[in-house]
Amino acid sequence: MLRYKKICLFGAVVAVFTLGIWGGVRYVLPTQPQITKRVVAQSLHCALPSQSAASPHPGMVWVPGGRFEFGDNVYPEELPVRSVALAGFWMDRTEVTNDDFAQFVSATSYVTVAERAVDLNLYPNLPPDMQLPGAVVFTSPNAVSEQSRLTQWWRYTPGAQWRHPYGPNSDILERGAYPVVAVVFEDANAYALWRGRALPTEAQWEWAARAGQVRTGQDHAQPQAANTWQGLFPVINTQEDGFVQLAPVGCYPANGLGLWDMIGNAWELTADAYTPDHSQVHEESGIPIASNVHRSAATGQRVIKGGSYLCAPNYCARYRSSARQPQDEDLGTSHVGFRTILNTSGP
Ligand SMILES: [Ca+2]
Repeated sequence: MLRYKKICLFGAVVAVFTLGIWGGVRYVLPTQPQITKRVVAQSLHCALPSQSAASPHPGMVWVPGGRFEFGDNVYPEELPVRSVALAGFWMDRTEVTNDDFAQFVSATSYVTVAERAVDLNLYPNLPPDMQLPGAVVFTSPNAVSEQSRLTQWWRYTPGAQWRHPYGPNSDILERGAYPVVAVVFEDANAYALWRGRALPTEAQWEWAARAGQVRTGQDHAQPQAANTWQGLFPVINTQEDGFVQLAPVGCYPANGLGLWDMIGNAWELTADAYTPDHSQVHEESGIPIASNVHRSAATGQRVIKGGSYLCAPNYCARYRSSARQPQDEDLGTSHVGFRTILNTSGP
């Protein structure tokens, strides 16, 4: 039942964000392929520069500490803007990739939540398809009506998991450099612990994405150099950025700290439990004040940051450093991944 409720909640949350955007308009388009092909723009260079072997933490970059304006005013959940001070930390320069995650699974035989059998004693009233292991997958519809009915483009898909991110007929062959998705908070934490690291807090993530920009509100425009959605979501994707779905990490220029894809590509899980806004955060850390909120299952949802390849101006304009959204802790989706941090001294 909990799992079923979570699916409903997932829909409800996104529905709230959607209301007022569609206005009852119906779009009908020619048939589109269910699994859309990847188109690489000529100008993209999807290869990361090598890092010095002398780096104390290969694959990570140092994020200097600082005080900044945490939050924004585009959506209510970004308010109020708070002044937050953070110590420096190391951060993965890219989202965790399928190759990275495969190393973890190979070393530990870890089984992700989306692969595990559903406990029907805990969830006795699930619809038949949701009694099977899986994750939620986005599929672009040919037509959309009743804008609040998100099942037109989001479907719980048995067999979807990190090795099959768009469903059982998809795979990650030759996609080792793509961000791992269909993983949940528990999976991301397990990976981070295996690496001796942690997930970033929301404030750490936001500060890193700012790359030293103290003032908020400087990044409201849809970025040109990131994997987002150009066109009318969810039916028309003009793929001007080169990708309809996920892109390999590192295709677009890094930010000023050397962090790739902080905005767009895959949403990124953080350590913080989701709260409706920033009214109850610690001034020095940005962490929710209630001690039972941070790093707990108190709400069942975690904050995700950065937006994804599905963020468009007409829907979910969350391709911004301060944007935030809740993600159910036990529900994998085809557009949520993560990266890790290391709280230790700098270079
Ligand atoms: Ca795109």
